Amino acid sequence: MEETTFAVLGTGGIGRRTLEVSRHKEGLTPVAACDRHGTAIDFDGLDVDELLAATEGNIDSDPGDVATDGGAATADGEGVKQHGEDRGVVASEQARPSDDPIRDVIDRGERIDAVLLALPNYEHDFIPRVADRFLEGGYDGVLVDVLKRSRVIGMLDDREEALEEAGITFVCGAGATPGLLTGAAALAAQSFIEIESVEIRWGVGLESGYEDNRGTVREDIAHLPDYDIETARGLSAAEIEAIVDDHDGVIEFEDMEHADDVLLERAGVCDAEDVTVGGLLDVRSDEKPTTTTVSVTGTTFDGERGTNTFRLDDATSMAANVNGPALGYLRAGVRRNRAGEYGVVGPAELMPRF
Ligand code: IKT
Repeated sequence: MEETTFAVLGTGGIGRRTLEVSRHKEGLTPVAACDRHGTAIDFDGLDVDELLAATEGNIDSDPGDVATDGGAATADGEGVKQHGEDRGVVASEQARPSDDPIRDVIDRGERIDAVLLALPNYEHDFIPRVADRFLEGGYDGVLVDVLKRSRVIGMLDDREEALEEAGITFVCGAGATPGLLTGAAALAAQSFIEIESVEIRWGVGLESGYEDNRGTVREDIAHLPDYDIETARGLSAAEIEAIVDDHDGVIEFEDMEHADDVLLERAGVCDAEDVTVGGLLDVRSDEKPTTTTVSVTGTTFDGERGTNTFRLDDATSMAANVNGPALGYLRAGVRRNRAGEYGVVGPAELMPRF
């Protein structure tokens, strides 16, 4: 197993769960984690238990808490917060307060094979701006994000040349959707010579994981017809509760702007317009309200029309299906980077490594 060191930007739900999953993966060593107030770095490997305990239930560890410019506040997950010394990553004994946590990571970049950007994209160009900082800082490893929105992929593509020149391999959309489910669609499409449609429908039950996934719920709400990223970002925790109550705890999403579409087009599988993403989120139960499926309909070389369906077991959680693939794609990105393959790559072009 190839040894890989990695850092996590953002210690909200995704950052923390990725650190947790990594403990079960051989050869993956988390060496840095940060939010906007502090950085924990240990090249012998972070004490994940201590870090998780210190940031558990700690609202200031919302993944929005990393500023791209090192100082200014950005996406503030829960609206009103009081920032004290004991909040966020700095609550960990491994961490130090920092004015520019991203700089701290970049400065040690030579010893960090990959950086997971576990950040929400409350501003569309947030992840691309983080990429700019790594470009400016001379980093030449792997960046992995779990972004959602289709329009962000183009912004990363605009940086393709710069990323290639810098020696950065940027794996974009490496969660579940886009991510694992995009990759599954690319595999399911292999039986066909022409793809008619790709339908991704996810089901998530989040009762016990709700606290940890407030950022995700907020991002999902931004997909509802009456909201967008800006308005969702401005919602207070009480307003989010009211939306959840209005839907009796189960919110249905249709035609989500998820990058599975452009990432499948980019990989030559089908046109972006033939891809639809929707789902059901139940924040009052841990059971999935529907089974997560990817259905790929197409025509075979010998003229048959069929639908290949990929299904996630109802027993697998969102945490498993987002963070497992994020690390799998991170590993695949490191392999590419070590082979001298740089630039932007999506989950349909890359098989995650176990
Ligand atoms: C994501 O984080 O990739 C998107 C979220 C949906 C995850 C689907 C997991 C499916 C499963 O566990 O069965 C959501 C849109 N925020």
